[in-house]
Amino acid sequence: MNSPSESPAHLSPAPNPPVAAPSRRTLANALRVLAMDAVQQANSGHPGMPMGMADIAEALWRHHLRHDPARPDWPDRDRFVLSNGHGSMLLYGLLHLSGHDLGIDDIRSFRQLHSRTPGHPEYGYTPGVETTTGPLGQGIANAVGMALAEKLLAAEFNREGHAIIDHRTWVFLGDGCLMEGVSHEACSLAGTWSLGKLTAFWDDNGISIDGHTRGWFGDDTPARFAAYGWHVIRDVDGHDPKALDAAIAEALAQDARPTLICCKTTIGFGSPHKAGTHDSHGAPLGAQEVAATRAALDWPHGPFEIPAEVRAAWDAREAGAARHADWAARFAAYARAHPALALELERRLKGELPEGFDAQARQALEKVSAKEETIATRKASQNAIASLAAALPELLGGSADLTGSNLTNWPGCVSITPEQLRAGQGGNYLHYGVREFGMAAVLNGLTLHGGFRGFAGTFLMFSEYARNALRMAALMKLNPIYVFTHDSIGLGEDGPTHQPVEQTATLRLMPNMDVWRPGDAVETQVAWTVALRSRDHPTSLVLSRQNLPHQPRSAAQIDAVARGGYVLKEAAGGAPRAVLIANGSELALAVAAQAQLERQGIAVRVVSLPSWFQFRRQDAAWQASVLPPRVPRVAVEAGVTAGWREVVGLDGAVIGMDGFGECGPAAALFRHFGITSEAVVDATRQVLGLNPVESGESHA
Ligand SMILES: Cc1ncc(C[n+]2csc(CCOP(=O)(O)OP(=O)(O)O)c2C)c(N)n1
Repeated sequence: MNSPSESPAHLSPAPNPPVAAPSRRTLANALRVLAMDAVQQANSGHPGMPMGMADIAEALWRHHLRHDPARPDWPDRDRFVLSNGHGSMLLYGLLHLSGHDLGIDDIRSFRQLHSRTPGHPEYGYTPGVETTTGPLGQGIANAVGMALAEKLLAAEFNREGHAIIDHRTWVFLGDGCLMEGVSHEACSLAGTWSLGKLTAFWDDNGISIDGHTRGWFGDDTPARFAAYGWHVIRDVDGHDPKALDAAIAEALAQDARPTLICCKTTIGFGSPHKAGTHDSHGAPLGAQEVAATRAALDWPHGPFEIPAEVRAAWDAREAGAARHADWAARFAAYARAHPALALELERRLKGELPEGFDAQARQALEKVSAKEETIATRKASQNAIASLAAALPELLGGSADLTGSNLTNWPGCVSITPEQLRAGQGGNYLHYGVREFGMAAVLNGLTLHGGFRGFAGTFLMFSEYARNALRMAALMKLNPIYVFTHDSIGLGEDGPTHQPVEQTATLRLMPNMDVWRPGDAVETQVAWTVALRSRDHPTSLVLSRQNLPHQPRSAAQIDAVARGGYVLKEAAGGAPRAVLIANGSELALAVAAQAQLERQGIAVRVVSLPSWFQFRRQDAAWQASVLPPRVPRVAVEAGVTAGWREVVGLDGAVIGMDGFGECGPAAALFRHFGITSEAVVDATRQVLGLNPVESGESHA
């Protein structure tokens, strides 16, 4: 019998010849051309990386990545992070072709205002984008957090025969990510934590913006990652699908070590004149070169035209839906076997507070208020954590090697150790080591993954090291909580290297960051409660090392703390001639100044303003009731005066310090820098146009 190919034409009129399935190279070329054309149309962007990593993307996304394009929020999906976020068009091409809700018109509007395809991948803008990337090195650190979250959640919720949390985290990264120090911090942790389901593909193309990297990036990257405890696969041809499949299979077989796949690639692959050069990194190829690349890639279709057979081969919707349905069936079986656990997991993945939280928070606040303790606010913060932790099993604390100073641990918290992680056990307290930036970026990944309510501590001074990850949290509308202790010269003898001066002010400048500087234990307890309720912004808790006295409050005042600003002590007689505004350690100082002024016959009000962010959210009536217009204002804070002018106006006064601190005992430093109740009294008299207190005349 003749085989079909041998059938004589005249015997059976040939049906339409079956269309040959597109080659894997052709499928990768679809990504290349989409990237090249979108960048050309936008007249800006980065075509080189997508063209260089397209074959790797084809291997991963078409053959290994477990996702459901119709449900990018499916909890057990694999996470994919494009750490070299400048290559955003690669991710948009992948999302588009695999069937996510991202149409060709979205691709056409690459980089345009309000498009779903912004210049860098932005979390919340594009379905399927797991994190905002672009600031190099942070994507891989986020991915470490995601992989850790998976491991911890699996340890806590999976049961015999019910592996309902079982997914992988995949990362693309470039030389830039590896040059950034934060990749060291995070990847070192990934090795220590045995994150076997984390796999990173290094786009080893030898090119960054300034040209060939040999002049500034001579590290032995494979040896570096091996030293972290990673499984390293060297010298993989990043343009050979079979070699990539083999490397991915090897990575999948690892369960105790993360894997780095070192892929040799050519940036701008396919471009006859720009491939392999930094010219293709971050600029459109140009119309002529685009045409030449089309010819070189044998891609006869017009811009944004994808032939049906290429679309069909990329379409992941059916396979994704089947995978998702299989998981849903397994989750239903889990829910039947372990109904309470399943409900709890669902709650945690939604990020909702448990039912009893409000009652617990209220009771805890009443207790703190009744205790009237004089303690450091860092200690009050620890008490607050302890009072709420039992109601919040999702709480995941940690510190950058300052647990005993930040007081971020609590009775009953369980340190997460490498041994426990290797044994498939979890915990709820992370020792990040001395890695502030890595900690904050990992915490972003933990938060993005879902299932945990993370917080982390360091000295306020070293928020500087972490700063860009704080900004990314604020930008992404994530809600991690930072415990920043040792908040001013009040930390004393460690001296100016450790004494924050401008940090509170600069944190307040960050959009969408709530900064609390509570004045005593009651305000600290409220700050924690408000922070834990946040769904869409991070919170910095700025806390004292030194003891701060308890301030008495009525029930209404206690309720008002959450508003961020309220009247703590009304002027005698109720008609203030001036308003003293303070927070943190200077609240007591303002209260003392009020008493001194009263003895001088000057009635003033004390306003506590622990959170500008919350106060600004109050309606105008509340704000005016606290800070009445046309009543002169005097503010005091042990930090730079910048920012306070907005609060006190041009006629007010600000007491602070605009230089660095000094080494010495705290009390001596407050005197030395003139942050005293006497200074507040003098400033108040001045704004009221009164003579200064005569020398010899007592302030008291
Ligand atoms: C933290 C940070 N610094 C600088 C940049 C600007 N930048 C974007 S891409 C890039 C070069 C990255 O080189 P590589 O990762 O090798 O990317 P490739 O040239 O291979 O696309 C730089 C410096 C950035 N995005 N983030």
